[in-house]
Formats: sequence, structure tokens, C-alpha cells
Amino acid sequence: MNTLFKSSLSLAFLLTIIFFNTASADDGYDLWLKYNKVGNQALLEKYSQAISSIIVLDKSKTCRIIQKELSANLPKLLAKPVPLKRMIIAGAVVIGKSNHPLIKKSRCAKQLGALNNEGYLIKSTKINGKQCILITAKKDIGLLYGSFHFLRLIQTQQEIDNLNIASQPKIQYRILNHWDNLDGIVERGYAGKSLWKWNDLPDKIDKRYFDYARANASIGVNGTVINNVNANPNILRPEYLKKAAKLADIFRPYGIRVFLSANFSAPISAEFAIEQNRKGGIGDLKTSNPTDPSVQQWWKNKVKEIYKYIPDFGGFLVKANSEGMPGPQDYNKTHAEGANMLAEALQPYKGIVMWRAFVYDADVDPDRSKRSYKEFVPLDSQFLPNIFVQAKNGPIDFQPREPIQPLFGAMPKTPLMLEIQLTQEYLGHSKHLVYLAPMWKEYLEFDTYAKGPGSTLASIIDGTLHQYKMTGIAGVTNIGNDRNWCGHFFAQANWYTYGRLAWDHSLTAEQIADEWITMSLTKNQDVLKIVRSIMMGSWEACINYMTPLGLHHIMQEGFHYGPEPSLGKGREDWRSTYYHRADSVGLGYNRSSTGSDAVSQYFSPLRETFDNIETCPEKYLLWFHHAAWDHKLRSGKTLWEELRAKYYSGTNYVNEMIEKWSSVKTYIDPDIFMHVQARLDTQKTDAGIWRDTCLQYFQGFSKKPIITAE
Ligand code: GCV
Repeated sequence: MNTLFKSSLSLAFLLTIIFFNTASADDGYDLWLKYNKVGNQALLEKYSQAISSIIVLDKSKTCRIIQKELSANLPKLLAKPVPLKRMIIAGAVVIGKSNHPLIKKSRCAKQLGALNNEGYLIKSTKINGKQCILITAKKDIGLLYGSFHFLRLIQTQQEIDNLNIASQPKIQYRILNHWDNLDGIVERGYAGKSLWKWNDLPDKIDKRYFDYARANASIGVNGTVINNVNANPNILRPEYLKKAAKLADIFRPYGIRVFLSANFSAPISAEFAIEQNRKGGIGDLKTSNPTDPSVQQWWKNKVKEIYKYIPDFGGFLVKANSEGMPGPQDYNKTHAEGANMLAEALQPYKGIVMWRAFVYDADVDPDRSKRSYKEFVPLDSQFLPNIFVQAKNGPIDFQPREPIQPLFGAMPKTPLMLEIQLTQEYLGHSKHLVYLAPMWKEYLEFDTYAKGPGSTLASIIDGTLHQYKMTGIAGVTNIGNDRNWCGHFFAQANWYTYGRLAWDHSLTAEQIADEWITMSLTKNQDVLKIVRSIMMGSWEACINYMTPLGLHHIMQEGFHYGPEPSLGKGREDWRSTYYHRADSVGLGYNRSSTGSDAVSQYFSPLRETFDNIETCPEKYLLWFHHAAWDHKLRSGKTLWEELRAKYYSGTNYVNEMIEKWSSVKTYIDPDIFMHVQARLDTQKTDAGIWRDTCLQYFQGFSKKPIITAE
């Protein structure tokens, strides 16, 4: 063979490889909606026999979406044509609302009657004498949710022989909070810029808006607050309302309502705003005092205007008197007075207010963790019925681990909405692989004892404990305009988990991981188990290499990524030293009855359990106690030894994640493999920095040796 021929052959081979790899490369854009062919041959044959065609009986926009979703993806999953039909044949997947004559005949009425307006039924049944799979619901949106569930059954390779699935959400408002600014920057966003192209809207429409809606509908998210809680008042100008209305039009058939974050100073004129040293308002008033009739009227007019643009507008999210944002307290009025003014304006249109409890005015209490409770509990019963008080899961701020925010259980008359954070502000941004389901489950299952044992957070936010009239959950998104939406491929699992838990908080973290892995990564059961094991311990590992044993808020000020335990500048309650209180005696914040007495905000017996250093769960030890360096833990180790062991176990886990990930290399899409591998390497380096910085710093106080071999 001559050299030229040889080299052209090898070039061809190389090109084939490049082409093959490019063709098979997965850039993560399709999320969990890949719809790869069913891998299990026996199941594939069963599915093929059971599914012949698709019949969508109704004609709404939502039904057209269902038609498109099923007809595009069933053929991909089953590797055979699955045509849309008008006549029922055996094996038809029939989608129709409960009031359709054909469905009425199918005798599902009783089962359907028990479901709410978003619920659905998936049932193997005979229609016109033909064996079919029926997806039915009271409303179109239930049909869409049911269709996505049906597709998920096949994506995750479940049996579909005798289907009889009834499902409905346990929580009514399942909302994403975007901290997206109008200039395109996402506050605490680590996946590129905002999805919303404000300069192009409303005329130019990005395809991604549809894909965003579709992904959210597939997991049951039904609302989105499209702008940052640190709200720019301009969002309420007609110019922006038209843009928001365009998004609302796109999202509507997917069952997603648009909400806006409102700036409490919006009614104030720009001129007066400057005079009063406030950020610019957009109105023509001198005040935003909620008891002033002109302010009340301004909001009524504004709300009326919004509903002209967005007829199903959801309502306002408000951050008031928090971190420099204006609010009713600027006029000596309460949070309830501020929220009620907005609620009154929204009430005729059935809009709601989500009033945030994330406040920490230093005058309220020297201990930041107590402030929100002290401000809000006295206001219970003063809020109008269309108001949620929206509280973060913990009393400080989305730390790797906190005990529960004590407000939960303490406001039986005010619907509390839980706010959790998908974006990993304090959990390694989009550089660290941290699966958040175990964390959210720990909170949801947290027993507050508000009405005795069994008063879990889940039972509070789903309304069963206090019979709330409205129920809600909010997730601060991790979505940006990065091609793969979330920056880290594994961060997609947190978006997925949020929707699944918001729908049904009884799902386990393992179940959700399995679903997500099967749909997004691999159907190979051995590989799935390895990936699941990586995910399941990743949160605890992150806590261990960042803030073990109840430590908190010792990250770099502002950036919140790496460690900065020595930080002693800036606002007192932003300093690491304020939180960890290391000294020659020991470590931790004394919040027991001999300290700030934050424990008293919890119900008995939690209060007593936390108060006593011997009974306090060790995961919260340094949150509630200033423990001596020689304090003995249940392991028999001293605090210093245990601290060291935890830091090392965190970094060791990252090493294990790297090994496990390498072991599945040949089973994973090469692009995804490399993307994750590179991030794991960064995680390893940065986890090491966390461990070494913190241990060296604390050693300055403990004066004990750091033994590196663990
Ligand atoms: C949107 C923390 C974050 C802020 C965020 C704030 C909030 O303080 O660091 O970026 O502001 O929480 O939840 O309002």
C-alpha cells in the first residue's frame, strides 16, 4: 500500500470517528426528554404490541402539544411508527377529557371525580370494545401531565399491562423563582445568562421558551416568577409587561402561569426616589406607604393594567425590608399591611401575593437565625387569604445544612410557602456535583412537632396540618442560557427533582434519581446503580468538606464559593466569625438556653433536644452549641478529631466519585462523560482547599494536630 493511500485511509478513518462521535454527542440540551429507544428487547416487543396508535379527542392548544409530544416520541421509544388516528383500534393510546362522550362511556367517572383539576388517570380499558390505554382528566392540563407520565413509564421501562394510575399534585402552586435581572445577569446564576431575551421580546421568540415550558410541564411545574426578587421596578412598565405577556402566551398551554417580582417602591416617581435615596420607582407619587389611598389606588391601577396584558397573571412575589429592598417598614407599617395592600389589588382577579419572610434586621435580635420568626409570628392571622408567606427552608440562608426554619408550624393561620434553592449558591455553584434530593427530603420529613409527632414540614406545606386554603412551594432556579440549561449536567437532576417532589413529596430521593438517570443518562442497571450511589452521598459529602457538624456561613463573602473562615470585615452578620465563633475553648454558636436561646423558637420536645448538647443531633451541634475542642462525640472522638474526620470523609468521597465515574466511562456519552469528569476534578481541588483552609484556620484555636491520614 503506498503511503498516500495509507494516509488517506487513516484520514477517512479519523473523519469517520469524528463524525460518529459528533453524531452521537449529547450536549445535554434535551434534558430528561431524550426518548431514546427502549433498551430491553423483551419489553420493547411488549410495548410494540400494546401500543398501536394515538388518538387525541380534544382540540385545544394543550391537546395539540400532547399530540405533538406523543407522535414525535412514541415512535422514537418504540422504534416503529405510532400513527395519529381518528378511529379507535386495539392498542390505541386515547387521550380525552372526562366530559367526552367516549370517556363517559368508559366508566372512569368515579375515579376521576376524586381528582383535582390537575390530576389524571392512566388506565388500561376497553373503549368501543377495543383494548386501549386511556389518559383522561377533568382539564386539558391534566391530560398533558398524564401524557408525560405515560411517556415516563416507557422511558423508565415500566410494565404497562394493567395500568390503573391516578395521580394529582399534593401542592397547588409549584413555582420556579428566577433571580433574573433585566440586564440579562442572573443573580446567583451559574449557567450563563438569563433565558429571557428582553431586547428581542416581544417580537422575536426564542425556541427555548417552548422547550423550557415543555420541560417544566413534564415535571408538573405550574408557575414561574420571571424576574429577580431584588426587583427592578421597570418590569412593571408597559414596555416590559408586553414582553412578559408574550412569555405568558407561550407558557399558558403548558399550564404555566407567569408571576412578577414587584418592587415596593414602584409607585414613587423617579425624581422623588432620588430625593429619598431610594432606587428609582416608575410612578408619580411621593410615597409608597401602604396605608396611603393614592398608593393603594396606584397598585389597583397597575394590577388592572397587568391583567389586560396577562389575563391569567399569577400575582406578585415581594422581597421587602430585606437586604436594602424597600418595604412597608420604611413607613412604620408591618409586613402584613404591605402585603394586604397588594393582595387587595390582586384579589378581584384571583391573583396572589408571595411575601418573603427572608428578613434579618439586626435591631430585631442579635442572633440572625431568630429574626424572621420574631417578625412574622406575631403577624399570623393578619394576612388576607390570598397571601402566602414564603420562607426559606432554614432560618439563615440556604446553607449546606441548617435545621428547619422555625416559622414552619408556628403560623397556623397563614399559608406558608416553602422556598428551596436549586441554584447551588452555597453548594459549589455549578462546579460541584451535589444531588439535592436527599437534602430536600430531610427538610420535608423534618418533624416540627407543631401539633405533636408527625407534624412534618411536608404536612405543613401541603396544607394537611393546618388546613391551609392555599398550598405552595417555590424553587430558586438553576437555569440559564447555557446549552445544557444548568451548567453542570448533574444539576439537571435538581431541576427534575424539584418538579417531582413539588408534585409528590412522598417520592424517595432514590426513586427520583433512578428515573432521572434512566431518562437522561443510561438504562444499564449496573451503571445506574453506580451513578445513583455517586448522587446519593454527594450532598452529605459537600457538607462534610464545607461545613460539617452544624458549621455554617463560612464561605467567601459575596461570592459564596470557597472558604473564608477568617473573614472579619463587612456587616457583622455576613462575617464568618459571627457564625463559627471559634476561640481557644471551642467552636460553634451557642443558641441554647444559655446563649441566644434560638432553641426556644422550636416546639417541644425539639426545643429540649436541641438545647442539650448531649441530645442535640450532631449534624446541628455547632449550630446550637459552642462545644469545647475536647467535647466527646458519640463516636468517642473529640470535637477536634471528629471535625477533622468529617472534612476528610468529604474529600475522600469526592475521590470515590471520580473513581466511580471513571468506571462507567464506556457506558456514558463521551461528551457528557468528559464534561462531568472535568467538573469532578475541579470539585476535588476545591474540596481540598475547603478542608485544608478550614482545618488550618481552626487549628489556630484548637492547637491540636491535623493528622492527614484518615
Ligand atoms: C436575591 C442571599 C443571596 C442573595 C439573594 C438573597 C435573597 O442573601 O446571597 O443573592 O438575593 O439571599 O434570597 O433575597
